[in-house]
Amino acid sequence: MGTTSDGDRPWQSYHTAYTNAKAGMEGVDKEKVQRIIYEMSKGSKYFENEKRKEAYIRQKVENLHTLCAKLTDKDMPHFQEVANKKILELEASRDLSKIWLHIDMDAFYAAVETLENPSLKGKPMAVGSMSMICTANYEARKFGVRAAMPGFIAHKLCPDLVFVPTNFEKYTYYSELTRKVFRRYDPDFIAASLDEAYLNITESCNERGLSSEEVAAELRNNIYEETGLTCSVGVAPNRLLAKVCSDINKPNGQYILPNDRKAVTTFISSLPIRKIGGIGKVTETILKDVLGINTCEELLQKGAFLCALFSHCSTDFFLSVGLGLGRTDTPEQKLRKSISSERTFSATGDEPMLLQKLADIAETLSNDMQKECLWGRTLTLKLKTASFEVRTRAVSLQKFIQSKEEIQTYASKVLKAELPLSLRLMGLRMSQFRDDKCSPRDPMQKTLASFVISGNVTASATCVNKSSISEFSDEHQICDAQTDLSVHRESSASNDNKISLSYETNDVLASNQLSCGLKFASTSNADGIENMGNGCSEKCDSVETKNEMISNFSGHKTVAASSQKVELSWVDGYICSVCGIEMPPSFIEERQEHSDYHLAEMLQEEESVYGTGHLTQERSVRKALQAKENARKKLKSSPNKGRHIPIDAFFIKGKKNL
Ligand code: DCP
Ligand code: MG
Repeated sequence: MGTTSDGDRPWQSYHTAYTNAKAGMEGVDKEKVQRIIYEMSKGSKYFENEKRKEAYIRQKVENLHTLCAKLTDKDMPHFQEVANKKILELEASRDLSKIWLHIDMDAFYAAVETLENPSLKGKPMAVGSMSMICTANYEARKFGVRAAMPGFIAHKLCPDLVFVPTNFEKYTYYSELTRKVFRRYDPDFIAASLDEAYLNITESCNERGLSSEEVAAELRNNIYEETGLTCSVGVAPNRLLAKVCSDINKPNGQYILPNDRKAVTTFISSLPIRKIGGIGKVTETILKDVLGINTCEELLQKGAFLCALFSHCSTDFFLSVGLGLGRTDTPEQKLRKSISSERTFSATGDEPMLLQKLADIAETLSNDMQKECLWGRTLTLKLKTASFEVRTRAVSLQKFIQSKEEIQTYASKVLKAELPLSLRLMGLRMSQFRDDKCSPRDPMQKTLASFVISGNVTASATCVNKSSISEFSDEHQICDAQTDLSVHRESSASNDNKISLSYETNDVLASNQLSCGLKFASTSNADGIENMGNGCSEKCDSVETKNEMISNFSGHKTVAASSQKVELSWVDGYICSVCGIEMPPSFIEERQEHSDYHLAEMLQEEESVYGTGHLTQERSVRKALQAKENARKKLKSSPNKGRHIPIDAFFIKGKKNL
């Protein structure tokens, strides 16, 4: 886009997520689709953002060209040696003993809608709205209509397109039906999203004396029998290849790659690099433009250059792709690290009221812990004062607790040590869980101390009664003005293995690695590779790493604006919960700007409270809550009026392009 010679057909170089082919889009008139998308988005913020991204990639490519030019004849044999060594090591790790199956439901949301409304059969249809579509059936794909495309563009491409609104309850219901079937083949299957999963069918094949082809066919048949939906399956010695394979005979098909080294290397040799999960638009462009790499085999041939230009982590990934390697182990279930509950309220210093609120929070936390059979030993109290100072106080107990009474007792003592104080938020978090669930065994069964000392907690960081506190951390921080304005209650962390990252984060080199040194930063690469290994896809707007998900205090989705946070979520994946503006998940920077805007708005509001005294804090909170409620109502009643800004208004400046 833009940077190549555009001539009189600028759309030819306009490649966006919408112009990428998905299954069922093989016969599409690509140039026509590109032209329409180009014309409809030209001049929009989206377009500008695409241009920015393009410029950024160009810059990366240029830097790498410069680095390449600096490599001397002496350097290359060295890097070739490094590459050869790595390839040998990777080859030694090849595991052909497992049979992995990747299953992906066909046009999932669209298929569910058609199942429930057969009159949609045969018609081009999309699930979503004029603003954004989640998916399209295969009839619509023939016109170039695809997931994550604004509906008004889809409508332009296919004027007869039928739009059906999303209904996540339905999709979850059908997803659960499919998972019941998956469990029979692999109780530890890995769910990659609502409609995708990885199953280790090694045992299933061996125990029943069936070939992987037979198991795949049977599984697909069972899914169809029990849900009425079709799916596609790929079978391979590892998850990375299984995912590639499931796309080969889509829809309603399967492809089996045997557990044989020769078969794997032949398969991978001509495979375009973009087919690999973890290699997105950025990585593809860089590898192509800098090193002329198009196929996976070429990753091996250019191994020395890869070693010279990229981090160990990226290089290992690229070389392992070149060898057709991928994950074969079943990742251990990520265990929950903490569970929490918190409330925001109008600032008050009234002690009985605060203690009552704390009791309510303790009850919620206890109920949540009981549901999950958790017993914890470290209790953290989080306080946000009227002036937005955030304090946390943690106590580690000598016994594991779960009951409301016990949590309340310890939490109250900690709180009382902080009072008098005017507070606007309190939260309780329990961590350090017992390994085996469901019986309250003490961590230090009958230590001498427990005989000698009584069970009081003194909630002071400096004066700790050692009887029941083995640690006491004082994480007192003067914090930024956080602006959680709603009363909410959420548990942190999840045991969920599902990882869905946005298009950008699913790209090994897409993250900010514009480095002038010889190596690129490796942290984000590691994420890319990790996520890829778990089969991430471009479905949701999450830039959290797994660790962040586990350790988040409140667990609710917050959008970070520098060190500050606005409680803003994207309803249905693209509607701002605060004001109703719609922005697709790929608008990462715009979303960031948008949350910053709300943060500024809220801070301004708070400042006016303190500055003028006209508004009480309570009114300020109420006002924000009201604004949120209004936004929601507007979304429901008149999606194109008021503060609700439809995506097309954002997407296209002026109506001329419509
Ligand atoms: N989805 C979404 N946003 C995207 C991509 C997908 O909301 N950008 C949703 C709608 C899809 C579901 O996730 O129905 C599954 O995604 P897939 O990529 O598997 O797409 P489909 O199942 O619709 O089609 P396919 O037959 O290509 O698998
Ligand atoms: Mg699917």
